[in-house]
Amino acid sequence: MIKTETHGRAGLIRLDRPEALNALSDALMEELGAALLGFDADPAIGAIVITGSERAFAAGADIREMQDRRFPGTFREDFIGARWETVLRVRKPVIAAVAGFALGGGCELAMMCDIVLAADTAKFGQPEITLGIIPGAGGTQRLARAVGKSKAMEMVLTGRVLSAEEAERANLVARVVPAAELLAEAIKVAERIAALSPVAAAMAKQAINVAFESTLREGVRHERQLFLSLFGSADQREGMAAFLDKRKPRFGEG
Ligand code: DAK
Repeated sequence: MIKTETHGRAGLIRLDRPEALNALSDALMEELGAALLGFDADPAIGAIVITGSERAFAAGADIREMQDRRFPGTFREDFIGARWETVLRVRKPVIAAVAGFALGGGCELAMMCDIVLAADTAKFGQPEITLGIIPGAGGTQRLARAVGKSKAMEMVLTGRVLSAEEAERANLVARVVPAAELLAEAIKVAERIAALSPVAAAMAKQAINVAFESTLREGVRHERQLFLSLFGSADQREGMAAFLDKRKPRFGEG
């Protein structure tokens, strides 16, 4: 269900459950979480790419598995919650490379990643309302922050699916690339990040994420502390010395 590869310092995770368009079952999410934590702990990896197939990044949580769930069991077991948020614990940058369907939990998983790159075939939507439920893994919250209230309301209330082009215009994705180039481009971005200072990359990610959870004043204060702390890192000394020596920096010393 999950395949992993490494490309230089980039870790690649492929969702591979083609018979169900990569529907995110409990077992798949468990495997995805383990792969993410494995790459996060591996010093040879600097950034991670999650991708699906040409047809689907993921068509949502597994409806077959969900249909017989009942409250309060859902609550008691922390249904899905426990497994779905592993990606948020990863400190290295995570790139979602999305082709085809990214629906429901698939769209939510992409939004939990740090950068979303979309193929021109990508389709983003939160169709939960058509199943008699609503998004449950951030689909109302992260979507509203990304695309604004009116578009988020339209998507969540009607289930309308956005094309890659519309998703780019709505700031849901960083960039759209031709489908044939998606994976190479995502790996290129991951390798580029992975060649930089790992500690600065982790702090940059943390600082931007704080923007979504704090007031501006608190966020800037947090950014300032991280910024100041980087002056204790070998990578800061190396980066600045390399610039002044007109040579390529060699990061990774922390
Ligand atoms: N679950 C299970 N199976 C799925 C599936 C899904 N989400 N999506 C597709 N499949 C299966 C289909 O049943 C079909 O299986 P067979 O009939 O061949 O056995 C196979 O994949 C191929 O699908 P189709 O035959 O339907 O293919 P089409 O090209 O005709 O249509 C489609 C593609 C993506 C438009 C269609 O499959 C579709 O509408 N899929 C469902 C999309 C959807 O409604 N997704 C939202 C699910 S609800 C939470 C976290 C997350 C969630 C909730 C809580 N917590 C942390 C608390 C998330 C909820 C959801 O995602």
